[in-house]
Amino acid sequence: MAFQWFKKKNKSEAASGKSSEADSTIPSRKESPSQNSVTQEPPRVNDAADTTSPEPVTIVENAPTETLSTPHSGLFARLKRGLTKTRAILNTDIEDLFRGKNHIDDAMLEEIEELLITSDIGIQTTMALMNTVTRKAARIESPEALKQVLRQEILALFDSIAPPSKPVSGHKPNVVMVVGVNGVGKTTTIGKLAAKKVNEGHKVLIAAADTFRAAAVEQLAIWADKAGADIVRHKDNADPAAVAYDSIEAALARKVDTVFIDTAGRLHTKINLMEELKKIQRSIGKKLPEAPHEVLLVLDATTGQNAIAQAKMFHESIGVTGLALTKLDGTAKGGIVISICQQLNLPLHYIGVGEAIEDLQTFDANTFINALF
Ligand SMILES: Nc1nc2c(ncn2[C@@H]2O[C@H](COP(=O)(O)OP(=O)(O)OP(=O)(O)O)[C@@H](O)[C@H]2O)c(=O)[nH]1
Ligand SMILES: [Mg+2]
Repeated sequence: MAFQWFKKKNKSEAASGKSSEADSTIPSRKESPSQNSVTQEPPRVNDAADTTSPEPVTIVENAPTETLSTPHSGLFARLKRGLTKTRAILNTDIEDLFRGKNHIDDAMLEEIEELLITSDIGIQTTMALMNTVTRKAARIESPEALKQVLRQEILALFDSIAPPSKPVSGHKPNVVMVVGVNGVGKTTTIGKLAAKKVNEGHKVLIAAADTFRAAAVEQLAIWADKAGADIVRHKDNADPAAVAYDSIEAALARKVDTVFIDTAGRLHTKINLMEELKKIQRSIGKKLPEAPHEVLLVLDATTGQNAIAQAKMFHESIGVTGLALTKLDGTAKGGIVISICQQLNLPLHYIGVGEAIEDLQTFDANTFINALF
């Protein structure tokens, strides 16, 4: 049946002259300037927490649906709101399908399949789900019953595929290097994570190892200030590996719990830029063997299936330990979460459902599926 869908899709794309969202290209980054030409400046270590009072941040973990008193309170409501575009497609269309009917016919099966593929759940997963729906079709008599089947089957899928998140390491400092292509939300994710950790009582330090873009350090400094974290920065165009090294030195001296290393966005296809990441990794390891303990790859949900290609290449190059998927609020293709978990054998740690500091959530398949249907 997926074949039917492809035939329809190709026809409509040919008519509109458009290609799918999944094929969209990633903005490119200019080559990194030569590191040898940069004069080093001694590290400036700002203690943002000492100078500015951070905004209060309230993080509530995985609030269950039942405990929500108002529709906009709590993390679950934020998650639902973030997934509005995907929810609208899945829920509204499923309800429309049943209008005036009380059982699933062949035309409906095709529509359901199209719906799942449109939300970027992925061909393989869609086929597996459709097998179940077809098998149970005679007993599915309402939109609610269909949603229930999909919910259960997707959850079973998560149980069988998603690798468990590693237990929190006992390293001090725990060093997390954050990587990804341009504009996916690395810096924002670091800001949100730093706020979350500070709120949990951690001493956090952020390394401004994106020295490529002039405004990058300032953007990070604002986030560090908001979160109540320290920041280590050099001047623009400094060697990112040197910034990372100094940040570990500062973290050890200050007895910091968690270090986040912000890196410049880079195309996963540019070998020299991937080599630069390895150099950052090595320089961290020189100061603190075994660090970085985590390599968090940030992916942008709006890039669809391209995110999967990015993940594969970053993982091959530098060994990714976990994923953060941002901008789920900006796409109707929230099914990409399921695709990513199915196709990559990497744990999805966080999802971003908005730009606010509270909009980065620890990923939990159950909560996610309940927010979706
Ligand atoms: N709607 C929405 N926007 C987000 C989310 N995460 C990040 N953004 C926005 O995405 C844009 C890019 O975010 P950055 O954090 O600067 O991305 P980056 O990966 O650090 O970018 P470079 O350093 O240039 O590679 C900003 O406008 C963020 O506010 C999210 O979960 N939802
Ligand atoms: Mg950035």
